Amino acid sequence: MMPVKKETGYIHGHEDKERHYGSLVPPIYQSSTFTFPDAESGEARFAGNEGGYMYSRLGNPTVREFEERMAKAEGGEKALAFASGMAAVSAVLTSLLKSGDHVLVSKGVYGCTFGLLSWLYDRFQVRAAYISMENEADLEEHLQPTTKVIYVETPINPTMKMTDFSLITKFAKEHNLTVVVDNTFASPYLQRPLERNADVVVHSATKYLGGHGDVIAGVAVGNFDFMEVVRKNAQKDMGGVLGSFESWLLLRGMKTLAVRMDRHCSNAKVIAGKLKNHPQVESIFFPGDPDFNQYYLAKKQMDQPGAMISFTVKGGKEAAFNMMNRLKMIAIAVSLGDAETLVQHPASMTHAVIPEAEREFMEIGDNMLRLSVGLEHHEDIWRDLEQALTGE
Ligand code: 3LM
Repeated sequence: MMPVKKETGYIHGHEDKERHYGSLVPPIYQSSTFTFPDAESGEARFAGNEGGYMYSRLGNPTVREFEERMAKAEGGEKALAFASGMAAVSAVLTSLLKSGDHVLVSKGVYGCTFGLLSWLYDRFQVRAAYISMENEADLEEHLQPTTKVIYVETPINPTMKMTDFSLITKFAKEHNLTVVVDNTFASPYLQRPLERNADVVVHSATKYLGGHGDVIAGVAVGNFDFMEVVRKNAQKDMGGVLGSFESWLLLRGMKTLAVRMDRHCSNAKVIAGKLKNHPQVESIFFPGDPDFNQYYLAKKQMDQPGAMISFTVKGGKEAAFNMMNRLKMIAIAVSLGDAETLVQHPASMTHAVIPEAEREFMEIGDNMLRLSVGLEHHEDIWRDLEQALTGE
């Protein structure tokens, strides 16, 4: 029976249990290579004339199971798993772009994605224009004859700004561009860009998909033809594949994605409301805040507004650091989507590689902190935040 609801789809998929002695949970195929019954079979598999595994860089049953579960979760034809989110981002971008091409990028992306695009410019003259994408005129103004890709994070790390899928996908269609969406902050439970006509979705699976802070992984989802290009070139030959144990951890993490996300989101709603009213807090950046200027977009294209909150504190960087240093339960750490609530300072941590001028343009101030609201009881999260903000 095919699952109808997404929550069920995250749990089921390992249906061929008889092949695995009836084990409820898929085994971990921790094998680098696979034997062939005879030489002819080996030849046929390498020629693509016979199914079956050959070598784990070229495919592994546990990894495949995670990829299939992710393809279903995002509503795409094919998913590929990678050794990190950045391996997924770089495999997709290098599969779409060649020397001299141009990319329209949302004004603000994860620091290493900015770093990758800077490196692609230095080495291959791939140019990137960071733009707000708030309206068609903005896109039109920056479009070049060499533009091939629109690359967005929505919500953006860490400013939480959002991009309207209907705007960019319509524009992309008119100008023959490929739309790539980094869906890390939302997870497929809250937002499915492919259903809104994006072409490729990438994730740092390290975050909500894994959910327990114990794995580094990435995944990309798209149509079969494009993902085959990524697999045969960027994945097979650059080799940033995911291991079977990490894939197994992700299969485990995904089973609880829906229940975890519901709790992350309900906690974040409470915490955002309290932060907003605290006298030490200057402003909050949270898609679920009715005063957030893109609140309407969160309503339009996300099932819930997520659990990432950025906020600025009065008193600049010093006050931000003092606040972090006073926290007793909440950990100072980059990454997000874990059971533990985490706080970090984007300007000096996740986005430190971005030169100051660009960081200012992206509106990442020195007094901004980013909170990944965890799964603890919201009263404990707030108690810690409040004492750290108040400084008493
Ligand atoms: C972070 N982000 O704390 P990995 N895309 C997005 C991301 O947020 C990230 C990646 C891709 C953080 C990691 S910073 C040193 C720690 C939107 C990662 C890359 O390669 O799996 O880390 O994903 O914001």
